[in-house]
Amino acid sequence: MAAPETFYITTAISYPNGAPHIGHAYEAIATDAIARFKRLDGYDVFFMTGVDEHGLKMAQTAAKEGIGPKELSDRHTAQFVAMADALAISRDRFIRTTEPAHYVASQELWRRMKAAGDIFLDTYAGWYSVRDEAFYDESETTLRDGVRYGPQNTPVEWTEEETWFFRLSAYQDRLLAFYEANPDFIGPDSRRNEVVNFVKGGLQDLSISRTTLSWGVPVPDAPGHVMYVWVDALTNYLTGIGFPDENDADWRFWPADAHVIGKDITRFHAVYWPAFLLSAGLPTPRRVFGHGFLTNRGEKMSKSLGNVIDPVALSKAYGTDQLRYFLLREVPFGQDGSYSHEAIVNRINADLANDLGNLAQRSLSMIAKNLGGALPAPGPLEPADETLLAATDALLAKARAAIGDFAIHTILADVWAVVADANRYFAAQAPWALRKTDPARADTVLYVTAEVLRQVAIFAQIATPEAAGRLLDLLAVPEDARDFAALGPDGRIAPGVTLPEPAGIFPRYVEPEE
Ligand code: ME8
Repeated sequence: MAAPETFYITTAISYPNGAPHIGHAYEAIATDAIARFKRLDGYDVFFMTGVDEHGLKMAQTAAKEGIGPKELSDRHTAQFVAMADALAISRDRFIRTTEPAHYVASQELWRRMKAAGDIFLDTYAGWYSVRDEAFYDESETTLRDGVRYGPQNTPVEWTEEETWFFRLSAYQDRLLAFYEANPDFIGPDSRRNEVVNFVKGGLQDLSISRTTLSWGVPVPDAPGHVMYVWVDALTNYLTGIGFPDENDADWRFWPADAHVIGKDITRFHAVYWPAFLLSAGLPTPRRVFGHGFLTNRGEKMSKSLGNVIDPVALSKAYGTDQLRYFLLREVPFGQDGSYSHEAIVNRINADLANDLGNLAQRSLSMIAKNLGGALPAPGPLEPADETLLAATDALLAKARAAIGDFAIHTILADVWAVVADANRYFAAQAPWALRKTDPARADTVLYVTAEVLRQVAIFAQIATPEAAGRLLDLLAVPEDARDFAALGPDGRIAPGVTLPEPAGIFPRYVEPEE
């Protein structure tokens, strides 16, 4: 048998200059769902997330709090790890950019870009946004009430110092040719046009070191210089799989299949990153996907507005699976989305508790009560049975097509459309009435329902891993028959097995007492 195909997927690495917020949670959950999908579909997956510890923003926040940047990072990194645990993020590696291996990797990438003739010393004079950790051309800035802002509405300040530069201007044509040859490199399509237009507008050489800051990776052979934070940050994707040791077992995962990031950092990933890699003679990632932003009832979240949401508190209030399902199902992946208490309660009670939870509870308790828990064998199938099974068996092909665009919301919508079909089928067939008039037919209806639940639960593992696992337990599906290879007619649930005592999988959300 051929070795399974590799699939390397990453989130952005977050700045641990504060506690994680719902935007960080959203990115981790979406990337996790894609990683779980690929694992279930037989890929050899490596999924990495982590923190971006260097840079001016970290140094300035630490100074304000009167502590060192490493201490600031340690404190908040622990919160990012706790968030990953609380949200069932199935990462293979959580990377920190202060790891010694990351210094080695960043310095090696630098040396290769320098050897290619792309790094030179000059004086930088221009606008810098600490909040974005980004340099902007004056034409991208605007002056309001005496304060100058960058394109993402963060204040910029004038900086002038001797720094090392990356010859980005030399990559304009190569990047345009690269986008042309790799039409899927940037997703969704709307972001692709933005990037192409930005590159067509002309690229300035990029300042890639600082002397006014010591919190960073030292530039090789250049005392007093640390790397511009984005150079070391992007390199994390190489460090995590063993670079520069090309004999490292994990190096087989390069190039990455997908960097999942927020739309605000598309430029770094879709312009700078491929240029650095082309310069260093390394293969480029296959895809950069810029997801949308989450807002609180349409309002941008900010510490000053006091509407920053703690994702760990949310997962405790609603349940981890419930929060994951809501974010994945509600927000078309790639678009902006909004969070509200009403919207999440509605999804929990309608899709999870009513549609899937009740169907499982009603059908499984009939098997328990009427048949002593033994899964009945089906009799001859009628058209209604065949139609429902055909719709269920068709899900895998649709899901595979959708995952190509990372359309997780579409996959869940398709799976839950089958749940709705199954509910209509169950109500129309009325197995509780058939039990008295035609018990063999009641058995067939219960068997078909259990088989649909089996396949639905296998898919639901990407969004609601814990509850889906419990549903598969209730259906006595063996551990080694829970992946996509077990979907479809060849994996049909085996009649005769004794099912465990049924229990609820998705409780209704009830408002806590004041
Ligand atoms: O940008 N909704 O770190 P970060 C959705 N360290 N996503 C959001 C969001 C929101 N409201 N706010 C932020 C950085 N994000 C860099 C990345 S990668 C080599 C270095 C996303 O902590 C944001 O777009 O500011 C990014 O993908 C991630 O959260 C981390 O943001």
